[in-house]
Amino acid sequence: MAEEVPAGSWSGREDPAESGQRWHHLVRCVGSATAPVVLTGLASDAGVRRNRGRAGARLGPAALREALANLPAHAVDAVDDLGDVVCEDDLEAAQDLHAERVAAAVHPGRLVLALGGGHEIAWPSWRGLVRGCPEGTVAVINFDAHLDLRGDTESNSGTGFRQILEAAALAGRSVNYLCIGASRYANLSGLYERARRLGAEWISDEALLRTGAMAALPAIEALVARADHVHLSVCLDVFPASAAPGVSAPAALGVAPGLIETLIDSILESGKCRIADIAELSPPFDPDGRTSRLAARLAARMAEGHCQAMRRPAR
Ligand SMILES: [Mn+2]
Repeated sequence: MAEEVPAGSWSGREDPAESGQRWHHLVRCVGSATAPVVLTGLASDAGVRRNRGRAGARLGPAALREALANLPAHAVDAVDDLGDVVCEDDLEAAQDLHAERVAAAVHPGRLVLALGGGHEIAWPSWRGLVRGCPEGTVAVINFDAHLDLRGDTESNSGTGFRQILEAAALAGRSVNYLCIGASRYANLSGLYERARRLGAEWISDEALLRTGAMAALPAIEALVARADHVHLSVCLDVFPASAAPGVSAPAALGVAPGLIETLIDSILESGKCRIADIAELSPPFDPDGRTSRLAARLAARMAEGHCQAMRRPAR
């Protein structure tokens, strides 16, 4: 079973009128998108369970919205919330529904924030993107401790980018995949071999620790420059377990949030980011809510970066 559940109303703290707006003031719960920023969730951990991870990410979209509701809104005027696809047990049906909703919402000038849920969200997010934007080159940039190029026959939370690259090759669609934050202690050697075979690029957590943002900025800039559309995907296990304990597979080393944010800013600045997944938020392992708060900050930051890029005169 998979079903579409409309967004519940947003509420939060009220301040004196001159104080400025919080996110809960901006968000409209609608059936179809018109705003420059759109939220759509995939409440699923079926892919995490298939990948033998610890369940809980199904509750991610609700926790992310709750953390986002009270954040101050900067440079963002309107947000549409389409609600969630809820996956009970039929992951493929839920992924198909998510892809359909993304295809209908995605549009140059608009940023779709796809709220996970396990990282099984990436594969249908990409399908929605290429259906909604049928022309042009796509850069897929994934912030993740994992390459997520697993070869399992059934789709799960670790197969998404292999599915994307294979489908793109079949369809003759030009796609470049860059994984930022990959850990040698979270990927078997066979996955690196597959990455090479598929023409994927990656930048390790260790390189980012040694060299900082410069370890990744040139690769990001090169990829974004030759892309027409960017699919950004953030697996919250790219962060250290101390910053993001609420995930299926916490990272022993991880990459510092400030560094990741700098890199994400550089992507949003291009104005080419059409969809951004925020995946793997698992509230049962996040007792003090810090992972939700980090995920909400990223969502707010992406929305702000997108709206600022849209206001900048074209170069
Ligand atoms: Mn991951």
